[in-house]
Amino acid sequence: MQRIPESELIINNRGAVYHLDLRPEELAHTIITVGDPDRVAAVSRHFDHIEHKRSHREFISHTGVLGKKRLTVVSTGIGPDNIDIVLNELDALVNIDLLTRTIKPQLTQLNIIRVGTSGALQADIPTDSFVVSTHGLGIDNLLNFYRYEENEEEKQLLQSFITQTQLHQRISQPYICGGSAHLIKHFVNNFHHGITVTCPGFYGPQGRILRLGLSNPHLIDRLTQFAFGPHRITNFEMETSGIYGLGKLLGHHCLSISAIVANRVTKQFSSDSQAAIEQLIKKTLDIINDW
Ligand code: R1P
Ligand code: URA
Repeated sequence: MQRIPESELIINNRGAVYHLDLRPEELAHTIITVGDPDRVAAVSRHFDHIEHKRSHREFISHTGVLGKKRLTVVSTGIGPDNIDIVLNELDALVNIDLLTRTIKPQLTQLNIIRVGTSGALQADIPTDSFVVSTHGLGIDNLLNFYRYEENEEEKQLLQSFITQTQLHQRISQPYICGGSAHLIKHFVNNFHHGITVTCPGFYGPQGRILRLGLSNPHLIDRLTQFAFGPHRITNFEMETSGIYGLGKLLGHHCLSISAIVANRVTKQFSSDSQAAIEQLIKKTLDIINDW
């Protein structure tokens, strides 16, 4: 078995993976990821008890028990670059023996559920509603660094996206990955479903104009108008496609759910985004507790 060198997988003197500062026994196999480090406590305050709390840079994690489920909630901070770190380190915690630095012969599948915020790209998806991402469509470049190939349906969706939006000039090659059908089936009532576009930034990459001109000034319209059979693009954010793509390559079940805080078509912003995310947290925990 190939030994993974110290420079490639950094383990600190607590025997924990470097960025997350977590040891294998401190991680549950059902994991909620949140962008905002303050959202970790907003999730774990619903746990019956908390076993472990860790904190390193933007990565705060609480592991505890809710009903019969052991859960970890971990903050990723903002953006796809952090998703590269979080997904690889979560996987290493279960699938690499940190003592021998070798891949375990028996792999463990994690459930990884992002509970985040997002901007809607359809007028009929109002602020404070919830969206389940059927697919993550990445214009963020992360999966282009890995050997990743879409399945047939995803290839057709992607080709149609490239043809219809004509956004590929000066933007990295887009990629697409479906979420886990095994998890999506639990999140049906009162959730919108659709394709989520993951961007490498909040302003220009999401078509926001403050003082700078944009290379794709029609970004929002093109995404809103995209259609492929029953599929349409529902929303924009900054982590989903990386979670779906890396999760699939590593063999985990991944799902991304968002509270809509902005509607980019009607130009509205939530009057109480904290209340919307709190409601989404409660709903998600209820569903996880019951499945
Ligand atoms: C931008 O404000 C952040 O909000 C969204 C985006 O994906 C990005 O991380 O999600 P979170 O609220 O989970 O951070
Ligand atoms: N998060 C995003 O990335 N975009 C939005 O418009 C709202 C939240």
